[in-house]
Amino acid sequence: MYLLKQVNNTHLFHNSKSLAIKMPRWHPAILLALASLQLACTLLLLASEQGGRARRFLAALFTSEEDGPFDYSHPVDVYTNLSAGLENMGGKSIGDQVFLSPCPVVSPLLLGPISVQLSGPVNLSIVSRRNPWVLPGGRHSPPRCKARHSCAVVIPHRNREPHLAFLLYHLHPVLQRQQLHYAIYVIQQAGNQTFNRAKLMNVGFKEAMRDEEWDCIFFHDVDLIPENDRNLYICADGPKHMAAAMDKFGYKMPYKNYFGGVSGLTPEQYLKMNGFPNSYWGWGGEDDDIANRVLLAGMKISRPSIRLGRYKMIKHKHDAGNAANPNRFTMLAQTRRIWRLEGMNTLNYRRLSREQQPLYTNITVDIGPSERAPARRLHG
Ligand code: UD2
Ligand code: MN
Repeated sequence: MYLLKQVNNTHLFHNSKSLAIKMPRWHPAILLALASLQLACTLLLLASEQGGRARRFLAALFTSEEDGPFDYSHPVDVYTNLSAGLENMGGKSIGDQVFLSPCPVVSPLLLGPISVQLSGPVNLSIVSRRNPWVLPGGRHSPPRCKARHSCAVVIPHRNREPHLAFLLYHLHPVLQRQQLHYAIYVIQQAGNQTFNRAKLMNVGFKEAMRDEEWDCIFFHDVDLIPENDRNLYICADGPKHMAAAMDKFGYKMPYKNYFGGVSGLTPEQYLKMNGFPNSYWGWGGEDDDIANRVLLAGMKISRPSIRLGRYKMIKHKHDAGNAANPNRFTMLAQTRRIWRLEGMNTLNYRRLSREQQPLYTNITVDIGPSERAPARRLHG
């Protein structure tokens, strides 16, 4: 990839060089006058009635294709021509995986903004019917080409079945449109003990990696629905925060290093920061601890633009069993001291079951209370 970029750049450089030789020499004053005229026209256009269109035109000139501009007022149904698209995608027959050629660099199935359906009745059997290509365990590979990227999606979960159905209804077709090789893992916390989102995600990482060397692991709140299928579930140079713009925060980042909602890390990135903390019981703080770990491990957060990284959160009340963690601020002040000592390297849990459901791999775990010192102290 890097090499390809270099070759292209050299090519461009040669072109511009030969152009420069053929160009007539302009007097600097004329060039300055022309530039001012162009600036004046642009400003006039922006101020005029045509301003909206001109602004969009200029935005299109200065942003890359995957960055929009996107028209979120006309979203498209995420199932539009999905089966036909998957069936017709060139290549050889299904099952002939070895002989498949790589999928295109940019999937031709992408739609951009997709409509989020939260009103109609959605349940798992409806989602299954609409996703005939998904294999048991919630696995999928493009049928007619070899996926360039693979990912596991880990969903920490307890008692949010209606949200899970809505998420799967939207996420399966999005991942299929992105031509990924993927699997979805739902990590269920057993019992009534206080919820522990970050520890469940550590469990999810470990359980998913038992199956396969995934290129990327995504950690996904059950109630966040992607609004743009061009926001790719592919890892980046740094741990990737996918949910850059949520409706609940007015489609803006609530604060600079926010890392909640949906994020994706390569196994290397994840292990470099010793995974996530196991000791945040209850609501809050764990997302900031994770962001701190990224920085303390010497990595940078990567993020799609707020035009692209859009999600809707299904409205909900605070769950019973997930009261705000009163210790979160004191704990956050200790991340620097703790992160190497507590995380993936101290994870322990008991797996109670692992089943291949039609739309996801269901893993139920007993996660505690942990006998480790930090958790015991904080848990009473
Ligand atoms: C925010 C963040 C979330 C996390 C949390 C603090 C957003 C959109 N999300 O979520 O990433 O940092 O604050 O902990 O801002 N869950 C269950 N059952 C439960 C409780 C939680 O399944 O009983 C799971 C579920 O996947 C849920 C997630 O944990 O989406 C986060 O919990 P939440 O949605 O109740 O918290 P919220 O929306 O404030
Ligand atoms: Mn939520």
